[in-house]
This record gives sequence, structure tokens and C-alpha cells, in this order.
Amino acid sequence: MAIKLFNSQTSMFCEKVRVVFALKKVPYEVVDVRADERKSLLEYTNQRKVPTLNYNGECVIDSTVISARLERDHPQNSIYPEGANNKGLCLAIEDWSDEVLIHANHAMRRADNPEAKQEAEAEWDSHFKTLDQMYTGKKFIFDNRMTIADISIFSELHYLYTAVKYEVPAQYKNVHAFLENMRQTLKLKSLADSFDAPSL
Ligand SMILES: N[C@@H](CCC(=O)N[C@@H](CS)C(=O)NCC(=O)O)C(=O)O
Repeated sequence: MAIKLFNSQTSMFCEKVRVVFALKKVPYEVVDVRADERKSLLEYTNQRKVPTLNYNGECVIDSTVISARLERDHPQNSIYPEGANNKGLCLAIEDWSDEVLIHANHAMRRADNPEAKQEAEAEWDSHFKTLDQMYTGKKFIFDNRMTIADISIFSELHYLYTAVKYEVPAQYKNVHAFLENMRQTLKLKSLADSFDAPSL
């Protein structure tokens, strides 16, 4: 039985999972949930969220759970750093990115008046400061190799650029360098493209 990913090409959490699949070179089929307005997803899972996997007959929901499951069953090209301390830190950063940066993305996307825009910019600004420090002198956060922490952060920044159409201010040089490094690592021609390569 094939692995099926219920996918929305514009979802940052789906992009996160597509990168993990590609890194591990695990083949999968895509079910585009936009094609039938999530009808087949609802029929299969009784809920609306993507990414969802039909994993050889087993239903697996949530990008963090899916990524951990792929790591367990396909340990090649690990998405976690070496050592328990760094692994714990990596999981915490993944969670921060998925729960906190998404909030800033939604705030920016929904801002429909100057005050709301200013608030959303202030929210992102504090995260850009954090990220700029995190990536000072580093290609990736851990051991100079891409982990799920970098993948989660990239997915949020990429969504900010492509869907929200907000550019990271030029002063955050390390954030820009990280985005360019990820663009090259993921072999994207341009940051405007979404990631859908079957392998890396
Ligand atoms: N924590 C979840 C979040 C998933 C999520 O929020 N997915 C959004 C798309 S980015 C979705 O499918 N929303 C549709 C809905 O809630 O109806 C994950 O990491 O997978």
C-alpha cells in the first residue's frame, strides 16, 4: 500500500512534511485537498487539517507527529541533531516555530488596518531579532546540518514571503543568509517557488 499525503501546496505545515519526505527519499502520493474541497480528507479522517497521512493504512495527523514517525521508520538522513540535549532543544524550537511563528504569520495576513499591521510588524520584529541571533555565524542551528528546527522555521518564513507577501527587513542579515542557504539546499530556483521535489 502506498503512502498518501493529504496536501495543500500553500500550507506551511505540508511544506515542512514534503521536505522531510524528500530528505529521506521516501516515495509518497499526493492527494490535493483543494481539488475536492477536503471531501476525501473528511471522509477518511473526520477532521479538516493537513498535513494528514494515510501511512500504509494508518492515519497519522500533524506535521510534528508525521515527521517523528518518518524518522522512526526511515532513520536515514536524520532530521534531528546528535545527542539528547540537542534533540530536546531541536524539538522545542520546532514547537516554537509551529506554534509561535504561525501566530505572527496569521496576524500579518489578517492585518487590514494600519494599527493591526503595525502590531503584526512588531510581533515579527521580535521574532526576527531572535532568529537573527540564532543564525549568527551558522548555516543551520545544529551541527551545521539541516534539522527539523530549520525546516519548521523555513516553512514559516517561506509562507511569510510567498503567501503573506511580506519581506524580511534587510537589517536581519543572518535571517536573509539562512533563507538563501535553504533556497540552495532545497534546490529552489527562487524563493517564490514552493517545495515539491520528490528527493534531495
Ligand atoms: N499543528 C498542525 C497544524 C496544521 C494546520 O493548522 N493546518 C492548516 C493548514 S496550514 C489546516 O489544514 N487548516 C484547515 C482547518 O483548520 O480547517 C501541524 O503541525 O500539522
